[in-house]
Amino acid sequence: MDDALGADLSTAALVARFLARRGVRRFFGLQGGHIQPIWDRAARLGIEIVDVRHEGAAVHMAQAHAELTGELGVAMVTAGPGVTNTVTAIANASLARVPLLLIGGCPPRPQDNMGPLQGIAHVDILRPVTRRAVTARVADQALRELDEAVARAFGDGGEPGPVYVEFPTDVLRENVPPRTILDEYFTAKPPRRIFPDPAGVAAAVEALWSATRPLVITGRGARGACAEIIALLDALGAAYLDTQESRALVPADHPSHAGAMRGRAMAEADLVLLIGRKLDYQLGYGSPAAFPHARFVRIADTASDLIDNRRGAVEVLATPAVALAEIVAAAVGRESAVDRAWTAALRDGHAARTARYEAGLATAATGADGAMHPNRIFAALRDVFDPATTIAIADGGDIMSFARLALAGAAYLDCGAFGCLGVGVPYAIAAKLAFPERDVVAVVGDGSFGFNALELDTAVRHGARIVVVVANNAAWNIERNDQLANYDGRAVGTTLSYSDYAGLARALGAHGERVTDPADLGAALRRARDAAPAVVDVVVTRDAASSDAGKGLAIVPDFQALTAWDTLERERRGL
Ligand SMILES: Cc1ncc(C[n+]2csc(CCOP(=O)(O)OP(=O)(O)O)c2C)c(N)n1
Ligand SMILES: [Mg+2]
Repeated sequence: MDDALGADLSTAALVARFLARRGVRRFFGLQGGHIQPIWDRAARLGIEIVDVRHEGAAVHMAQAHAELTGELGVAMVTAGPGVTNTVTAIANASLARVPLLLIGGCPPRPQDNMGPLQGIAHVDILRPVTRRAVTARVADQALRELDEAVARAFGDGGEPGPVYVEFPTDVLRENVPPRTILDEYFTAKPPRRIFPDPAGVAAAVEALWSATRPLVITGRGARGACAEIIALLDALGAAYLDTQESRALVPADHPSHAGAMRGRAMAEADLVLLIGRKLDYQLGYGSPAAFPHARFVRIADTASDLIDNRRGAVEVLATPAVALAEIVAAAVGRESAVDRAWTAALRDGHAARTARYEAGLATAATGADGAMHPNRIFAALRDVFDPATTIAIADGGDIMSFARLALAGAAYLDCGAFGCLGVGVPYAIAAKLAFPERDVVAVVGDGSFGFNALELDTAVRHGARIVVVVANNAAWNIERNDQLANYDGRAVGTTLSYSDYAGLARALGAHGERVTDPADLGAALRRARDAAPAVVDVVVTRDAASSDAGKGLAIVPDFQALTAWDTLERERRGL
């Protein structure tokens, strides 16, 4: 073949070529002998390998790469503990439905079931958290396996999500007969577009345009439909809520935004249009407890975002951008029945609350322990980093709850529906490598920082100039506060030390400084941006009540994730 690998027709060479020709410019991984044949050839083809300090971090990085670029995320790990170290991160990607290919090593076939080095049933372990998990045992089937796995990662055959393909090392060394190599497997598939059933479009128009209190809620499946969502919001005059999965999809200044009035919007809506969003715990499972008056219209390109928990009065299986464009076109000339006073009240309430909240960030009160309020961090970040371009990442308990309300950015990632602590530093590294011209800021709790802090070393080695702000309250604070409030003041196993995370950063070759006075934050953040990769270790109070703590997330109620909905759920059940 006409590339740096010349006449090499080993399976390993074909796997490396598959990646290169599918447009994979970079993958994340940790080396080991079992995968070395691919690793070496991928490097010779010019694919950048971001070598990490823990395989879980590699998968987190691949996830962030996929989320931010829309490309396939790729990670490569060696057999045994290399693969099992990825399980949590793969589970996170599975819940997040992110297209991700994990390539694993596997002992040679002649040693099958003999107790080989690093031998364990990887495929069985990964199957429940992947869309496909296979051992490619036949050299001339390797390309076919990869092609199918990647198609499934992008959602052919169900939900998008992570896939796992492993190659026994002897298979990697085996040569593939040239005549079995079909060129078609090297070509990426264009994204599929699923066109809606016209009857569904007509029914959706009827339901939406006859509603008086229509509310649009988006999720992951709505990404890529930004223009069409805005066109629908404008034509219908509906209220709009994003979710953690779809933050920053519709610009913050769009008049439909009602995020700060979320509870009222959900409680009063008579029709909810869900676009690419499951009715999971963040939406009260769609229960009448959370949506007492609403019917649902559901649009999604995968059935699993269409059929969970509640029936839609209309369910449209289609690419959301296509379906929404058809709905708006079909409704031209029709007057929406929307109650303008309702949407105006939501809009005004949202604007007033948001303005009040944002104005209060810079003056948020110091805690009884004398340390600054976490919101001081977000006020200072707004002064230093341009929200129109910055990629913002949050990771932690209380601090993530504060971040969700106040961390401004053009793109935003956090612990997601899996509540997966530890993603902050790896997500930031992948984001910065994918978008080197943009600022990348991760705001991370001190507890959460510990999971992947050593990836700062990866950031230094790979020139990923990230800024990590550690919110240091010497505690797993959201849990600690729950213990204090609900377990008679007994804090057990939730207190940390005011460890010197800036010193840790310096030891790894990054910039690091500690800030205790809010007046020093701006200058410290500027120095960090200039000297990145950097850690700004900010001592914050344990006393600030986050909204997630206030809503009871740490208590884990029986019926609903939030106590307010749980109380309504109990009423509904007559308990
Ligand atoms: C991997 C993992 N372990 C444990 C938890 C439970 N948990 C949720 S928030 C939290 C505390 C996080 O502490 P920190 O990152 O310091 O943030 P803080 O609440 O102090 O702001 C814990 C332990 C989890 N969600 N994920
Ligand atoms: Mg903490």
